[in-house]
Amino acid sequence: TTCTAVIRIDGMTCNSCVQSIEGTISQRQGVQHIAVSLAGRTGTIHYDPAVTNGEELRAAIEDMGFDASVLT
Ligand code: 9UX
Repeated sequence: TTCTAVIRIDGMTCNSCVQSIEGTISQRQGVQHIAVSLAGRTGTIHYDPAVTNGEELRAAIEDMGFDASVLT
């Protein structure tokens, strides 16, 4: 099973942070794919719900220094 979380991410102003978030979050257990949009201020993450969840992924992004909230 794959679930999708869309997370609002504030605090990104250049592509360096996009790459940083994608690189760090993609290595987490259960994460199958992540795409971060700078213009859209969102991260779309496909994950295995047996392993992780939207809140945990949101917290991981927040721990990187961004303001993050789960949209869907
Ligand atoms: Mo770009 Mo990230 O200036 O802190 S490196 S947004």
